[in-house]
Amino acid sequence: MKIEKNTRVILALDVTTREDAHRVVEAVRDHVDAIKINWPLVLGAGPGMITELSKVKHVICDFKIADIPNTNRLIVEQAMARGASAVICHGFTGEDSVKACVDAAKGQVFVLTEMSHPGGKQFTAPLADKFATLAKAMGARGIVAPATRPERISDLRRLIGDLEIISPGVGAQGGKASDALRAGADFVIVGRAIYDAPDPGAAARKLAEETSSLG
Ligand code: OMP
Repeated sequence: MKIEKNTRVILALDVTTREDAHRVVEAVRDHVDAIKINWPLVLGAGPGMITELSKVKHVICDFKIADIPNTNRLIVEQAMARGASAVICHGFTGEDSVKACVDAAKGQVFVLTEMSHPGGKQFTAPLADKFATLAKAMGARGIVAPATRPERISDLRRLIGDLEIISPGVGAQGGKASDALRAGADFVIVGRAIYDAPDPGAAARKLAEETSSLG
């Protein structure tokens, strides 16, 4: 499912209660193009959140899927049946495991490359080009690449052509949305800088003004 590029911001909704989730989503829904949810919300408020939020926006299930092909398939099928538009998986598990995700999600998969945090340089960075190439070869929709290292977004863009790039690490991790988008990301992923702000709606609006002005 295509996510329309309006603001080019994906909300990382790493809150742990249903109330907080709906409070933040109500405040920011006009300023974000999709919602990414991860284990904190699903473990805190239940997998029904996937279905509830999918009625408001496209939901990307960031379960960082990293298992054998059969288990990957089962996880992806559950996420998609509950209303996810896409999932995020790791690439280090190899071709067959990534392929299982791509098949189960009918292509709607983002593969992690180089992770955005400092430790991401240790093991993921040396293999990131291979993960990106694998994503393309397996028919994934796109990759996750770090806003904390925009030069790496540009490198990875050259490897994947027109696959989508979604990019976390903006705000709390030190990256800048405009740098990531100029380097070739399609969307930035932003969590704490929005949901921890005193006024999440105002924070999301300000960010969206910066990102949507880049075209
Ligand atoms: P903030 O740092 O609060 O903006 O959140 C970033 C979000 O992106 C979190 O949900 C992370 O789990 C996620 N993320 C990264 O921060 N770094 C990565 O390399 C990959 C992801 C991800 O896959 O979304």
